[in-house]
Amino acid sequence: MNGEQEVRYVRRLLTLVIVALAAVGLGTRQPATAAGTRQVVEVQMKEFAFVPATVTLRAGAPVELRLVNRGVVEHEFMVYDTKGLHMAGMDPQKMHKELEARSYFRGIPVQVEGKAKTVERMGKDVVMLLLDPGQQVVLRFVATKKGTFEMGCHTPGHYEAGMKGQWVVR
Ligand SMILES: [Cu+2]
Repeated sequence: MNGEQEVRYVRRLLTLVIVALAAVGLGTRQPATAAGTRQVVEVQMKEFAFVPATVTLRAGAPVELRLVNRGVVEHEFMVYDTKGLHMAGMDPQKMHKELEARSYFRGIPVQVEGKAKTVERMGKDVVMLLLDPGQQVVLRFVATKKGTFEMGCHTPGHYEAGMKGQWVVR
């Protein structure tokens, strides 16, 4: 090998080593699953909004959703299908039940970690979480249903004050 060949050989070797290290590094940071990588999302609740107001998830991938009440009063977290629903003029109690029945999480197992004031279920399904100020929980689930749904807080007056958002699963 002459000097020039040697330089080229060393460069090629270095490139291979760098590519191999990058592959190993990616492999450990983002464990691949059948439907892609785990999604970590944080949703904050305050007076009177969800931040961010739109949550976008990939269908079929595991989700780790941290829900934090950064407000000074309690807030609800509900996600539901509004198709064909006419909320105007509906009795609040009746509407709450209706929204629970329409929960995105019907038929989707949700693991709840942390302390919430209330975790309401319909059968085994989580349909509503109520958090006191400062409380936070982590919800783990796989968003299997695609579509656009609504997030809302139905503590009296909050939804009307703008405490709602979009839940989009693609
Ligand atoms: Cu609220």
